[in-house]
Amino acid sequence: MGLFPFMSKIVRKGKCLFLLLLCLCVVAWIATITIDNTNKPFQDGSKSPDDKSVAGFKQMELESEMIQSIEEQSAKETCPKQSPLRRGAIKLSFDPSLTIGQVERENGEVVEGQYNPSDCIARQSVAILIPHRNREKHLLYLLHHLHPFLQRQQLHYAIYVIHQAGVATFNRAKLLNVGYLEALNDHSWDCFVFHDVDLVPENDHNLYMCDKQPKHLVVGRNSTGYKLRYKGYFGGVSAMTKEQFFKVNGFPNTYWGWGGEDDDLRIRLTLQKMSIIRPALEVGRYTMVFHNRDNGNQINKDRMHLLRRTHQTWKTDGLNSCSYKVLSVQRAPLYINVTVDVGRPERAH
Ligand code: UD2
Ligand code: MN
Repeated sequence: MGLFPFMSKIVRKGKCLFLLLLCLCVVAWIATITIDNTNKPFQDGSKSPDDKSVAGFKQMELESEMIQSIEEQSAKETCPKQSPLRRGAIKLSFDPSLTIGQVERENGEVVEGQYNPSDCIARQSVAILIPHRNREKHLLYLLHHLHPFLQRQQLHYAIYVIHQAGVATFNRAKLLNVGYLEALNDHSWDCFVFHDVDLVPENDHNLYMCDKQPKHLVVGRNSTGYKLRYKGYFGGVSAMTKEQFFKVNGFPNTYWGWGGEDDDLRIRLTLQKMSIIRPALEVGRYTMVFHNRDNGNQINKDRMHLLRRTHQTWKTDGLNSCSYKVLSVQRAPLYINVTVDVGRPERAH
């Protein structure tokens, strides 16, 4: 026997040994994996395999609920352009014995002044801003009519009452600027409706939605024989998008007492090449609850002088210069009450 056959025998045996070792390794590896897996459910100590399957089932239930709610959301359609809930002309009532509790009971779906339709996605989110001081009864009548009115229009909305604290001269325009700024802290509203407390809409075809141009909603009211007072009239109730109002720098802050602030806003719109749109005469009808001129809201004798200067002042007198102090924000069931100190006029009128 030479050296070569001896060597080849050793190599063959080595090969067999190597293969045997390899097989053993593979078997050992498979065994580790199997043991590893069977051990896993017991690794977290306290929980038995049964606990684990209950938790797993609950998790699955939760996930399927989530999927269902996502599906429901995406299945919800945008509300129709013309809400089928509208009724047209409405018979208004002003019952002296009406109470806030009664109005709250009638509007169970309103939460902290806010409402969102449950069966469709509202076309616009609208903040209604009401400047207010010492007109509690008017506010009650307005809430009584406005909540169902807005719900019939299938809007996502909230009602903000901006209440001027103290006895200083009333400043409607500045209160509305405050309302705009404060409401935007809650939600990015698409549309703002600036609303006198004493004007109640008579026809729910009068849409509280914004348009491509600023909208004046009071075409006529009982006290003026339901006629438009003048072409550029923009007082009472008007609607502007968040962007439109921002573009004109809001209302002026410098009109104290009665009059002129609505005309100033109209001039601001014209300077920005915007125009005013209105609903049809038979739709834009309002009842104004009778009132005398309030104490602390005397006629603003400066208004003509101020109006002549609007084209110079609008850039620096408005949202960007509105300084005020919020004293409280109360979220009542039917409205958000923002009580604010707006200061006082720089000089007496
Ligand atoms: C007209 C305008 C109004 C405004 C005002 C002049 C219409 C229909 N309305 O209303 O938009 O331009 O002239 O400033 O043309 N307020 C209080 N407490 C007060 C005083 C005023 O809450 O002590 C609020 C309340 O929301 C009221 C609004 O300010 O509705 C306007 O005051 P007004 O009703 O005394 O003035 P009026 O009816 O002449
Ligand atoms: Mn009034």
